[in-house]
Amino acid sequence: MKKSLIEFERGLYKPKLPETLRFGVELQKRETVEVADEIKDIFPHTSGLPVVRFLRGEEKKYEPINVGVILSGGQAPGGHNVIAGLFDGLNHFNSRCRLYGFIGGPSGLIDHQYIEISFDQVDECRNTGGFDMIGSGRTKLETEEQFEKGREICEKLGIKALVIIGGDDSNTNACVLAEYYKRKGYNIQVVGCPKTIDGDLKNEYIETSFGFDTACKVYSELIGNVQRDAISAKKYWHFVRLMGRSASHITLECALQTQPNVAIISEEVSAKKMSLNDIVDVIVDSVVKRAEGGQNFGTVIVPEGLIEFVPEMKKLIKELNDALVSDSEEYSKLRTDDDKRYYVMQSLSRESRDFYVTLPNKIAKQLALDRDPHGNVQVSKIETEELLIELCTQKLKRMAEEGTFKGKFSALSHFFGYEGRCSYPTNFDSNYCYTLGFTSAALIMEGMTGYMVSIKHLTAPSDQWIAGGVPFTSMMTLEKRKGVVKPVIRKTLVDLDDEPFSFFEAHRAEWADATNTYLYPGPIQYYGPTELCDATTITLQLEHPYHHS
Ligand code: FBP
Repeated sequence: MKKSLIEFERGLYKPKLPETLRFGVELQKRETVEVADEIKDIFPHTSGLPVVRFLRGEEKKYEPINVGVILSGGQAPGGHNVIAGLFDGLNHFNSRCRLYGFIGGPSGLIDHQYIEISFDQVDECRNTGGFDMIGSGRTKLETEEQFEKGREICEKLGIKALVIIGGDDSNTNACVLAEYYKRKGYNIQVVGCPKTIDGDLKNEYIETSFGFDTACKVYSELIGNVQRDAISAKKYWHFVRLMGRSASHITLECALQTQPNVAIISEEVSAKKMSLNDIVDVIVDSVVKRAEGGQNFGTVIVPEGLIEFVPEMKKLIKELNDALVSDSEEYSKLRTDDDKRYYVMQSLSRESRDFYVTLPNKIAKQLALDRDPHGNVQVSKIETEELLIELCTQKLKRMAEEGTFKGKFSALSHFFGYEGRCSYPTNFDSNYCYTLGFTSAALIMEGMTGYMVSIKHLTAPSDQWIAGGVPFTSMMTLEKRKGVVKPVIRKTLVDLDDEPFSFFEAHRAEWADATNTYLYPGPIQYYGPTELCDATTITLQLEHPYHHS
């Protein structure tokens, strides 16, 4: 098949493994993390396991093993390299191992859709973006019936271990599956790998999820380009919404990389209980200041999940969801958009109704009419950037009439999301993903189950990374989900006391004024000086500074 030049060149790139994984390995058991009694009760067979790491060891002989791999959830750059690392790792430990890929995500395990992954297939996909080698899906592995379907196919194919590559929810389900198979004595190990561009699967043991690095660099390039256009044309304000379902890590990282005039961080909006008006004020302040300095242009970046963190919007969405879920039959019989909007308005509290009527038409319509299959408002489809443009325009118009704004305001909107999810992984993500896959193989060979792969010291050169595993249960907490208390691996939102936000907070005032302080990160570099090509995200550098010895 014809390949682009970059695909051909990237196929030749050899991801760098930590020194400790290159020859024989020795598994070192470390501390055991204290977990709550409730977690121990739910997971008696996979609680109390130690954190482990690999040291360089003697070359050992391992039995061959058949392994299954599943990609779960949204695409993230580097998924193919996890599979390549797993494939090469299994081969490194015993060349008679076999790797099966379940097609289309977790549903492939339940519906018995699979392929045996060959060397040629792996070779075709090395260092490429996308999940197209085996596909992904959002089916949740939750029920015993599904687990039993999984067992059937594992028994049929002689699979003794499953590697689940996913975010917090998929790894939570991997934990439940590991516990179930151990309890039943099925002899099927389960290992997880941290994936999501959103960057919200991180904790003491998981420094970052894969894909975050590449996606942020793609978005930052685009924001930088838009900024360069803005400063050249000097006539538009660009409002950019960035992907990231609920946490604002992507927006924060892109702000650090590009220094836009305004970046809104949902976690701050929630902590300070900022209203939609407060957010509009922050943006309008910058527009006015810049106009006074003769700069009638600028950039505003906002996270996809923002509106769910705005208190009055959160309340409105909840009321809309409750009303439509309970009366969905009646609602589905309504024919015209006006009938539907009228119906929706009647079910709102006075406070929410008063707020709803102030919303621009297009947004009010999206809230009332666009539903997912469960009848819920499709929050991620709401064009927050358009909403903010409309509200800023209204406010600036009023100010112009009062004589307090003398500049010009013309705005354009953008959404950057899918553009970054399947990009060629950066060198960092290529190395990180390959190491995640290779470490999964090592954990499997050592008989471990109920573990997520943990790679530490990620800001150090990759040969110094520390590879190991952390028990799923040691990352579990109890949370209320849809009214039911459940054990889950916690989603980590932006911490307002941590370095990345503090750095942003200390600098944002100077970015907002009339002096132009934009940064233009440019495209991802794969070939050239290591400080340019192998650099990690600024978030990671601020959270885990590397000290040269
Ligand atoms: P994961 O958490 O599964 O990695 O997916 C993250 C994400 O890319 C979000 O940033 C985004 O909101 C969502 O997926 C979009 O998903 P879809 O393409 O399935 O609508």
